[in-house]
Amino acid sequence: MRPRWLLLAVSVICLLVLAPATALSAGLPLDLGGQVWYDTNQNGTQDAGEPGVSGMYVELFPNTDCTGSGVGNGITDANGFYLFPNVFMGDYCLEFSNIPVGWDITPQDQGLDDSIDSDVDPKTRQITGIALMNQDDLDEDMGLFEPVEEVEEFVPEPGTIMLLGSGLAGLAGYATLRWRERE
Ligand SMILES: [Ca+2]
Ligand SMILES: [Ca+2]
Ligand SMILES: [Ca+2]
Repeated sequence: MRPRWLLLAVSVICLLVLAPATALSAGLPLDLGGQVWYDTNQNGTQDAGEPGVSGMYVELFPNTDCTGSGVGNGITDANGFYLFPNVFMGDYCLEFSNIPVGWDITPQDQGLDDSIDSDVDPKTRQITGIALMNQDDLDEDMGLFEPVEEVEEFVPEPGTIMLLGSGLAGLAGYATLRWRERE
């Protein structure tokens, strides 16, 4: 049987360890932020050498689904970082805008490391359901990329009649020769 003084000592130590966390839960303001980056290889995670994207707008909503009026606006700096300082604990939602026309948002929540993944829903441009509790959250990120349109090269096969512009402008391969032979 353990002596009573040992149980008492353990209890006091536990109280001392938990004290800082209890103070935070009382409502000390926290930081909420992240980074917008250019996802060069479009894999949804920030790899070495993939740069930040500046000038992206971020709006902060005091609820889980970005409804109603926002309570703060941010813009990404030269390295793609944005920050809402001194935010109280609670539920939040972020909505991004000013994304260059033609750019896409990279796939959401790829991999296991939240510090390097993209958290934005590519369809809504929002991060919903952010629960800010007890500690700063600086991992609400967005990856962007500019899709490259693939242009298929057209190689006409022999016998193909090509219609260009307003009418019949050219013939390809040996079809050209056969056409002329018949004339
Ligand atoms: Ca990447
Ligand atoms: Ca994530
Ligand atoms: Ca993230």
